[in-house]
Amino acid sequence: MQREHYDALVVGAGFSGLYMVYRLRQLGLSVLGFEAGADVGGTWYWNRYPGARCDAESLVYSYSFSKELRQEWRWSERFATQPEILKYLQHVADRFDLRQHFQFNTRVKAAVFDEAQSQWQLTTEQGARVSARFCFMATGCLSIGRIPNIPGLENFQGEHYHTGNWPHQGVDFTGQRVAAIGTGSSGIQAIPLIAQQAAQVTVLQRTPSFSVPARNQPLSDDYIARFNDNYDEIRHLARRQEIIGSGDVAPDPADSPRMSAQVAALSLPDEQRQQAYEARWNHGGAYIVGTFADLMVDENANRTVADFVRGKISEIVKDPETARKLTPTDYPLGAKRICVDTDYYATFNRDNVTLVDLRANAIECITSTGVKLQSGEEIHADAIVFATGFDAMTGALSSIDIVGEQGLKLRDRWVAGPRTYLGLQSAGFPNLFMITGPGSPSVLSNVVISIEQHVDWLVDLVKHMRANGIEQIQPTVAAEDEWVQHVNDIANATLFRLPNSWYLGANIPGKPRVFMPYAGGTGPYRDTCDKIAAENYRGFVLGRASTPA
Ligand code: NA7
Repeated sequence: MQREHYDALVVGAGFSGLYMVYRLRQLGLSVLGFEAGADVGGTWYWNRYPGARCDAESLVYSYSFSKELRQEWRWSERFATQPEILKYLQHVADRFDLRQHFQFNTRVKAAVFDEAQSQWQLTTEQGARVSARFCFMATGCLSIGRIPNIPGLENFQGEHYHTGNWPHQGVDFTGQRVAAIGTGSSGIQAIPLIAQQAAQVTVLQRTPSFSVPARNQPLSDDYIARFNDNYDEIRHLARRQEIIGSGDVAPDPADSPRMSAQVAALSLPDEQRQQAYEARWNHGGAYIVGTFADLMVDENANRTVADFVRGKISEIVKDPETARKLTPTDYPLGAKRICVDTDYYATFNRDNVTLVDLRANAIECITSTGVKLQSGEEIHADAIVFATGFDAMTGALSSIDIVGEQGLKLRDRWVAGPRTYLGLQSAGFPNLFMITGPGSPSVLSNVVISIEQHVDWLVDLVKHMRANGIEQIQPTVAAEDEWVQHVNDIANATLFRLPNSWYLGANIPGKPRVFMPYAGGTGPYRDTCDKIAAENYRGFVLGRASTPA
């Protein structure tokens, strides 16, 4: 380490940390980034399980800040694989010479606000201490993987893996019996590929997911050219998304219906509605959630699309009992994150794949040789794959000991759920910023779009502070209370309120049930952020360190 003090510290070297460091350096600030991994990539550094892909299309799941970067990088497939996205981020780091600003293999343990100096003091697990006026948490929404507390795991004689922390050298399942626990996006991507390799796969499913085909394919030059011709319009739409749900905008206006559909499903005759769903199913990707304007707010409308997908499951899966178990019946489509797959349902037609419905027969414990169910049956396994998700949105922040004014701990402040203003800051933690924090569109949007919006807004804020001699900023408790209420009111007006999902922390025992992302769309959210900035950062307290205004 060369210095002990910087203008700004950034935690994380994924999409948000890289862009944050790039923009702060452009502003002339001295900046140091910390990254727990050995290189850049964030979530794409860790999630190396077979089949790991983005569920947003690669042409839109990429930065827009540099035209040159856009022109020189060519995505090879419609939905990029993890290795390709990681290569892209490595390219970004090289191209903009960003690695020099990061310390890798370094996990931040604590961030403590020094009130006398008005600066943040970060301590790493390696024992280094660095301070800075500004601290940016670019720690990601899905970065703390979670293996459930199932008794007996320590006795298991085989190997076990979590999809979010997959061995870099890969895993060869040839000839093995694999128990796969979890059927969210990660499980649904990994299971078909593991089944092609392993001798036997037993899928242990607690909640069936709705999944739609990706229809992934190589990107042709023609497709990319058409995309580039419409680049500005497509980006504009993604930035101004109003319909909640799949969080995406289609890259090709010629082929793909837009997320801006204003028609209500229930206003159409059945046949026309079915045709629209069929078109989206055939087109592939998660856009089906945005087919009609009322799908995420009206349960009856949602039932029409859910029934359509349920029908597809029973068409694809040959064994009716397996099809029944795979069919979600008790929550609206899209209210838990919709999955995008390649041959997921068809995988259950293979002779070497079996499905266990944990709702009917729960896991009792893990033994030395496999997984024991409550019925007494044991699933013998050589390996267990946990695709059991993340401590989403708050996990990475609460894994750091963040201490603000007057010894206030972020963990304590958030004991009843995360409290932020705009998903950017929490009262009592001056100059500590979250990128895509809880209370912002984040996981309900194309997250790269949301990252760019947050970073750009924060950079404008830092410029404003410097130009006006302002040393500190933090939200008022009243503004924060109002925002938390607003985020909840919006979620409560949608079908997101209904199922147990990681959006509201339901996958973590003991985690408060609070809907975390902002479900009002990137357009209204962006307007709110811009308006607040234009009104001299309404709801924030700006001031010199010792005399807040
Ligand atoms: P998810 O979507 O949180 O899925 C986790 C899965 O693991 C889900 O099916 C869970 O069932 C299941 N799970 C969790 N705990 C258990 C226990 N104790 N027993 C059995 N099954 C369990 O995580 P993913 O990694 O798939 O995807 C996360 C996001 O990453 C994804 O949405 C994309 O944005 C990328 P449950 O539904 O809780 O009953």
